[in-house]
Amino acid sequence: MIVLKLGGSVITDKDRPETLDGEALERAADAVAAALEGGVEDLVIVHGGGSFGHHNASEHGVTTAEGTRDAGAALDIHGAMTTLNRFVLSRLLERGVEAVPVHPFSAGHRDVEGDLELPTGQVATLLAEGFVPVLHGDLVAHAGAGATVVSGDELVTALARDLEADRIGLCSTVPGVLDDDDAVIDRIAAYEDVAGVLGESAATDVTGGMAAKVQALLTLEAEASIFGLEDLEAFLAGDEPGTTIDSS
Ligand code: IP8
Repeated sequence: MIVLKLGGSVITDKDRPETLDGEALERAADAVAAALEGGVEDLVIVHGGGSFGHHNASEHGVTTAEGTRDAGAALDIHGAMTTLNRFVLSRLLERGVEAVPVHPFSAGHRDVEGDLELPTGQVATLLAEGFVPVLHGDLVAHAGAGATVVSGDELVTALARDLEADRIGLCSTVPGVLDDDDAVIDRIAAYEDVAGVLGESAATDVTGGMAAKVQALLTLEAEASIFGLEDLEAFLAGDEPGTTIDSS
């Protein structure tokens, strides 16, 4: 089973609110359709927000920790993300991919500690029935805080752990984790290997920067790859493009 994250900045135009990067999204959808035709069976897709969702969240002062109890604000943020989700689904459907939405706002929550609880029975059943579930960064109910943002990266970690993913792919705007000379680091087995490049601690990096991504991926059993859009097809074909993160 593969969990694939399509970065929000890959599939949208980050500089213009609520604008797709149509070409990039079509290229990603082509790669997914080709992989499924080529024999990939169990695929879960998660996409981020890019120019959808983030500006709505910041307008309303909502983050992964600061919540809202204003239903209008919640609908505004969730609505932007479901709009993007519709675009992603339709590009996949046009190519014969049996893609269906799973909205985290209707499924998950955070406890008072802020830890994410995400049931995955619906995702597992959809996979078993031949669908490609497509989740997205969203809002979730947060005990004691109203509703807060859940990032696509958090969803990837939760899904990969619960569904025992074999492979994880993060399709990003960069070709991998870069060193000080902007060269792609081939393999990361421990955070100490890259602390000099990414910083000693990702504690303040709650918005999904590279340090937080690498630290989260190192906690997982499955091997993860971080790569650019040009390598999506190769990743889905079983290659290890970009940076491979494997703590085993
Ligand atoms: O782009 C963001 O998801 P991300 C979701 O994966 C919202 O961080 C609602 C801003």
